[in-house]
Amino acid sequence: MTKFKVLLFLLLAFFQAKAEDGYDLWLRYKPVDNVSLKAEYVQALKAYSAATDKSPTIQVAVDELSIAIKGLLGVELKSADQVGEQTLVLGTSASSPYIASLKLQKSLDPLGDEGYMITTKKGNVIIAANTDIGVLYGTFHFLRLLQTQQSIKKLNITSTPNVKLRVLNHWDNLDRTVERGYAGFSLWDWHRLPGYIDPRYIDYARANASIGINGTVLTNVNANALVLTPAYLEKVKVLANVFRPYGLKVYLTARFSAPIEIGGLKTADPLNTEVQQWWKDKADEIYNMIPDFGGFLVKANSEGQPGPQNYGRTHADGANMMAAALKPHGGVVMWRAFVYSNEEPDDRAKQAYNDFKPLDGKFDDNVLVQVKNGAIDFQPREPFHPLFGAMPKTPMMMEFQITQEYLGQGTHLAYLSPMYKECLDADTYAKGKGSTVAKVVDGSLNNHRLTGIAGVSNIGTERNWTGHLFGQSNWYAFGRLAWSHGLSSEEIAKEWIRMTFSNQEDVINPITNIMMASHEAVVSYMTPFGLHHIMGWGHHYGPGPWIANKHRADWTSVYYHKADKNGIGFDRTASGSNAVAQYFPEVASKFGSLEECPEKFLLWFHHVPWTYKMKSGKELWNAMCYEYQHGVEEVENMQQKWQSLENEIDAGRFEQVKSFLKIQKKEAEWWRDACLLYFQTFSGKPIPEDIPKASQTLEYYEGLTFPFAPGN
Ligand code: GCV
Repeated sequence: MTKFKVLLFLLLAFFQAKAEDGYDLWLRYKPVDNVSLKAEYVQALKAYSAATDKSPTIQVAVDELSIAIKGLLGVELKSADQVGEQTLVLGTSASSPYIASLKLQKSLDPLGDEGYMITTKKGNVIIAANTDIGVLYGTFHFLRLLQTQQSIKKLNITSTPNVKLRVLNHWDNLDRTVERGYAGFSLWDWHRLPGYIDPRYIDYARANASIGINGTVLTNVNANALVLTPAYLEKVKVLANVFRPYGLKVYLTARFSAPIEIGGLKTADPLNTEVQQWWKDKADEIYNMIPDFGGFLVKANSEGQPGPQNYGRTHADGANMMAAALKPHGGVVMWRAFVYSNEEPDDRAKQAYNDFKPLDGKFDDNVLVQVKNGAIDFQPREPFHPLFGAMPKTPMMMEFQITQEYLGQGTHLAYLSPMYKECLDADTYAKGKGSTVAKVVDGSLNNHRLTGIAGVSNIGTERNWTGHLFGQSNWYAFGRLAWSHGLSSEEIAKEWIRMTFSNQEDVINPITNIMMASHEAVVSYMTPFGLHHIMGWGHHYGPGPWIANKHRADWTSVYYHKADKNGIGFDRTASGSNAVAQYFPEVASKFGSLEECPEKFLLWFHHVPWTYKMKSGKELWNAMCYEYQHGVEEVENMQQKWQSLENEIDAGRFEQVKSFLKIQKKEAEWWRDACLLYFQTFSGKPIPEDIPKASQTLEYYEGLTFPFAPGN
């Protein structure tokens, strides 16, 4: 190569990498490469018409359309003098005389406050809703059609969200560290707020609006009361102002002991009138500054957080006290059911149900009980939480994990939509067959209007937001499923790939395959057959099945796998902790039977002999060895598929994912080798010859320490 060519090559590589660093997420708006579709779009989008006195939300919609149309089609979107043919009309019957003239109101009424319609009328594309935020959501849907290159000739779309509150939970601390965050520091630059508005806040809000997320809890559930002081509320107010046009409400975590810590009271007892008054005054103060404040998310009496039980009161007493303070302003309390105590001898998996089930019907009507998908803690795979379906009188809000605490953290590719769907589609049998978790959460099973779904965010200051580029797909999938839980994981993956990478089939197919296999792969090389909580101590990074003898038994691995000479697994049947009895009988009998229990949950519910014959015909020990190996092979497959994309994807993103897959492969092998060597000390059986030999001894793996593992 001549010097000139080298320079040119470097320059090209630089610009290419710069252009595609992942910052733009799925809102890249790259030129449409399909010639006939492009012509169709250009033809249909001659001009747009929106209300002249645009609200901030409509202005956002128009701005987004302009950026998108410029990027996708290379043309400026002009404002129409009057609505003729090929005009994009957006608005409500109230804001747009043209929409009013179409007499759509009958069809719009059922769409509620956030739904929208996209329809073709007299050669014009109409994006109509009852509210401006509905119009914005419709606008993003319309843009998704263009981004994923679908025809817009004859549109007839209506859409409404399944769930009312679709909320990100940031576990962000005021010092900007993020608990279980693997993408840098917190986005919220508290020190520079309220004076400095980082433009990134706006892009954050855009991204959330584009997938229908309508709430954000800014702070960690392990809460700091300081966020409720006037100086911090000034900062929160600025964020709320920035997010408002995007339909994104702000919520805060409320530390239960705040009346003592920042209020100068001697107690935080929820039945104490001074305490009640303190929360009322605090709510008034907040709403005075932020009139559309969403409410509080509370972690109480769990993992050292204070709560009502400190005063001999119940979770309902605590939640209702805060609910009463928020109610006059329309706010809600999202009260977490993630509670357990090491002083309680019963199986950790049973404790939340034991505490909460008796409280059904005792919560005020602006309280939601927020329940993690499974009863332990965001494990790579968990059976659905038995509380779903068990509290029919209480709105049950789902809490999913988007960050990957137990799922390979910042470097493993794990597309989590299949994990979310597995839980949502699970049948609780609460009211007979078909009583899915999704129906509990969306309120349809028990007629709740207040409904919600939360995702623990994976977002941070890293340029591409999520650290691992594919972490973006989990943020995306969470939002899409929160809006519409009937979508399939594959559909969502394909949408995301088209918008994030390319509309070419030879890009879409391999990446879809990678994504769809990825969650199972992680389960196979970390926690096959229902094993759980066998990660490293504290930081939960890497394998740690040997963790024992710590100050809390329920944070050790041996508590969960219970491996011994006879076998492995936690007996949660009637002969053990009887956690199965917390499920409805149809589910309990299935999970409780060794023969009927799905093998993916086998060791979650049963202590199984090493010689137990699995469905494959293999003995459990051998099946486990091959499952760990299978996980590693799946990562190798992912690597090969990714490699085939070398010339299809920009160098920057290609290389980063490639490097992370290499780390993932190494760590999958580490998991396999460390776990098999450790469990072999109990099974006493050989690891099959055709499984690669561990490169190190068990002592070596046990001796590894990671004092600075991120997110801890
Ligand atoms: C925010 C797990 C995590 C904690 C987290 C907790 C929770 O225990 O390890 O970091 O704390 O869940 O969800 O409250």
